[in-house]
Amino acid sequence: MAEAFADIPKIQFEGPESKNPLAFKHYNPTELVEGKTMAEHLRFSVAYWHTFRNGCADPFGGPTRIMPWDDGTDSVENAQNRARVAFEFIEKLGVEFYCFHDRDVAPEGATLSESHANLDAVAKVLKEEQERTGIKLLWGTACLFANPRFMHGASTSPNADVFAFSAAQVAKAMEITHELGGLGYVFWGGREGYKSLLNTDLGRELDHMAKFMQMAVDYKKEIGFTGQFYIEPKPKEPTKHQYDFDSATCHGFLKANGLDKDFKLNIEANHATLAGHTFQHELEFAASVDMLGSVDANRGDSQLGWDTDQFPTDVYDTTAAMLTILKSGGLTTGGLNFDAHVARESVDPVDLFYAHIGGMDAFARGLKAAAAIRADGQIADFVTERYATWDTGIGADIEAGKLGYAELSKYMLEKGESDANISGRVEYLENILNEFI
Ligand code: XLS
Ligand code: CA
Ligand code: CA
Repeated sequence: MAEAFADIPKIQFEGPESKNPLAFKHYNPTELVEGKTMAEHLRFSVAYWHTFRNGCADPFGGPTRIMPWDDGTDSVENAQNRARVAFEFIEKLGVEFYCFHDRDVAPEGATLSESHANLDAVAKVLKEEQERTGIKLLWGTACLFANPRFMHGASTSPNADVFAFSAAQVAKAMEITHELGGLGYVFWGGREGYKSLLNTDLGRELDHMAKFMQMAVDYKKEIGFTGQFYIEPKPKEPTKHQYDFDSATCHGFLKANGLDKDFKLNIEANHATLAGHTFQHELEFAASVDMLGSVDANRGDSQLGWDTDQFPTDVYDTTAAMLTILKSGGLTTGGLNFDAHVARESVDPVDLFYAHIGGMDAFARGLKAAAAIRADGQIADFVTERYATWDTGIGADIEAGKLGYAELSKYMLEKGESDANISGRVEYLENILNEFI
């Protein structure tokens, strides 16, 4: 097969002085940071759907991207060829992982069994390409939102047959993920939510969603798949309200249904901001309940306010994210998956390289800055000191569960007033952070 990106060499690290737009300025895969290589820390992944299936249509106009390798048909041959092109791209970029939805990689057939057969045929090529290149599958997932059958949801559809169809589709997607040695499997509840409460039995839908997840856990054991399950929070779009609103909601849902040990979270930056949080807040919450699993690395646009899925370029944001990731012990099964597409104006194949190089460099800078902030220690020391009243005396006794309201009332009635508060030094800390960016 002729190369699709024949004019583009393998992307190399050339350092911050380089003016070559097709080189990394900061991402040096073998450079050690806190004892691990940058590649081991960052575990970059290419999202198949945005990179190879998204023509960048918007509600006002059709696709613009030039993809000379794609014949525009829904044939299995085209899908297989596209898969080979995807691996050429990922290999030239020097990324170790990729992620897919079943219906991105293979066309949907007229029946479920035809769809399964199409997926098998493309998975064969994916496997060959994985073996040829050493590129690995970070996670797979099922598209339970594009086909009109999912218009009312998948596992939360009022139509029980749609629940059954969704289960059959996830079972197959999970088998293929397993077959390809996938490190994880993601549940993103595309239309698991509602448009109107007037037609919705919310409690019943949540119960159905829990049943669906429990069945997935059971099936995972049945087929011997040992990859990590993730739920990916998102508050809305395309639904008005999505049940997996944010990290805290997902954690509560999993806990309430006895599923919290079976799942971690896949945190997307743009979904965090859609939920009214920062990216770091969502990571920090997930880490606090030991559920920080993987990351969909992208960004939104504060002036637009929807899921724009842009490539991450904000070093302040990547630094904050890497601070939380490093503090929580780093990514193990997960990675930084670029769930991002080029702008509708960026039509050329080479734009895919510029976009990913920028995202990788932004995270490499974030990683280096975060490691320097940690080595400096001023911010962490400040936080330790801020909570010092909990390390001894009354604070330590409360944390140890030794006291109740009666003892605390006695303590405070005798003491009369709490000790003075110390300043939170917000600007002082912000200034320290900026010194490293
Ligand atoms: C959409 C989601 C989706 C998931 C995978 O908003 O980001 O692409 O990552 O289904
Ligand atoms: Ca995502
Ligand atoms: Ca998104």
